[in-house]
Amino acid sequence: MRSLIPLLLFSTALAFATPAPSNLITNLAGRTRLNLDGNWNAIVDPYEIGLGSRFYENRKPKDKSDLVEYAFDAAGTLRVPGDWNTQRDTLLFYEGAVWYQRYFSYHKRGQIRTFLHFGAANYLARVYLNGEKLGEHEGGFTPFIFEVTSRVLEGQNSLVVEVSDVRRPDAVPAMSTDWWNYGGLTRSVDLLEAPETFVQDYFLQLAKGTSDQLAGWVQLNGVREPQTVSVEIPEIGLKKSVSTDANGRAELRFPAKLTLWSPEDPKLYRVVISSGADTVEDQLGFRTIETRGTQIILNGKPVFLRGISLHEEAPFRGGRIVSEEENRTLLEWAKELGCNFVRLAHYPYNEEMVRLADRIGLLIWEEVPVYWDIAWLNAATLENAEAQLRDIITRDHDRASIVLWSLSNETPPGPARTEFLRTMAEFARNLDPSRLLTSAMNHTRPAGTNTRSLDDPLGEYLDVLGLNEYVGWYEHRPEEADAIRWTSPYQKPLIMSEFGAGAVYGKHGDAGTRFTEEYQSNLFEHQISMLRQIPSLAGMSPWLLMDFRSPRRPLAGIQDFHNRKGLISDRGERKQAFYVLQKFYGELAKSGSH
Ligand code: GCB
Repeated sequence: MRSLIPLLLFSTALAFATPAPSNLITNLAGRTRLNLDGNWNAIVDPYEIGLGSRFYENRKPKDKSDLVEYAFDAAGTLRVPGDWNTQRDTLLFYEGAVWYQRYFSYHKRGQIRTFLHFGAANYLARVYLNGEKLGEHEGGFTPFIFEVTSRVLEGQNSLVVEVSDVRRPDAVPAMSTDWWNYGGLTRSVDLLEAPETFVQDYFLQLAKGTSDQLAGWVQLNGVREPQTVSVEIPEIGLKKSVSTDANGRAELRFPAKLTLWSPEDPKLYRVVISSGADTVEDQLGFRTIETRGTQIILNGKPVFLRGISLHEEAPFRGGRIVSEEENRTLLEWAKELGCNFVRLAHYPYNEEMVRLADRIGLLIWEEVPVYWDIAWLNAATLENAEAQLRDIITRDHDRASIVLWSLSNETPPGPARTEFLRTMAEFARNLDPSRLLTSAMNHTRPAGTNTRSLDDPLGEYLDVLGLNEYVGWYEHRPEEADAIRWTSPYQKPLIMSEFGAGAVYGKHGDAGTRFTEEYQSNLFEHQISMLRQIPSLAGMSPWLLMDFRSPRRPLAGIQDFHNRKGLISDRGERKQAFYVLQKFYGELAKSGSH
């Protein structure tokens, strides 16, 4: 009886944790916008005096005797979008607050609503327009928005944002990650304009279980009475009109003959959604995704996910990605490797990268940063994790490339953690019943000689099981992999979501010498022969495409604060193991199976 009490306590607390519905406006590229990227004034505030000193007022001394101990105009600038760590040498290891400020000029017009949109700010952002607080946002990788119609001024405006990347035990992620805690306004800032009633969001795809019926919904904002919404796909001569309900929502379902989207043929259609004074255009692909036993089924056929894990780190220069070219470099390397799938570990990436995957044909695993240990018993932490999941699903739910939502990575099993993730799984399914849910797990138990079984109750709530294992690196020797067999208590597809070894590009030695290219390529050979033996294996995403910065990797001369498990160095050099995996993926693609 006693042991039930804490269980009851946390489940009651967690039950109140569901966040409000998303207020995001989707498809930024399809809107009228004024881009606010560029050089912003920036005051570094390590002791967090800015709030008490009212930096948000951006005050100037009234006369020569007036004391004002800050000045945005004289503080130096930081580029937006961008992390601060890679913009100033003194900020490489900085974790704290930075106050950003810029002016913009605006011309107000009647019947136009104005919104301020942030692509992402890591981790906590407090936003002020003309000295007034608009609100706060927590979570380093998801977009957020404020309506400023009544607050934006004709002519000059001053926008101030305090961004803090201080790590906290109740945050998501919490205190420890194996990646750089890049702080700042890491993605674009825009002013969006929309008519009084506008298309806020839409979700259009093949109805579950069919390949010739489109289904979904359109959500209007600012509706007072039923409105007509029309959806057009000009290429197939389709035009349908429906009426919204009292909440501005229109449900859709109609037959459509479409070429299905796949990595081999990433067909996108121009789709035009309009209602009253608003028209939004998008490029959408249509495909089905489901599981059958231990297989993943894409457009009715089993698919093996030839994948690679990534971090959203810029090749050649480090730092968070800020350009289309950097997105393209990473995804084209994945293509060169022979991938049809990428795991975007361990947090939501920039929207353009996901859209690029739609265009070039890569399936995506998208993840929220519920990473290692977090405050499982804290209702606010769950609400935060769900809000991040809600916003990334809202941002990306029209992308054909995304087939898997990942709830977490390597979380330690236990009742509070499993209840937390079960709640998240239910939440995700309600928001998007069409995609598959997964998590990268790493708890196993021996199940006979040389056999290991996945041992995590979370598996019950997922559609696809992700398993991270480091045989040959953190345990055993690479050769020992050959004899290891894997099983799972669930009749579900399994993705080996991580395995790998550190290697410094250009460091050579025998296959037994750590951090050599030979060690890494030998490990990949043995992992591959082990993976070939897993009957339920539906895919893999080894760790990882490119070396990346991590404060947990201090080994001088080898790591220098980089995780070296990339198949490509951070300077773009392919290591031997790249070719081992490329060869294997080439064979798989040719045989059409594994
Ligand atoms: C893991 C983590 C990943 C790390 C990797 C490593 O299991 O999921 O974030 O970077 O191992 O290199 O240790």
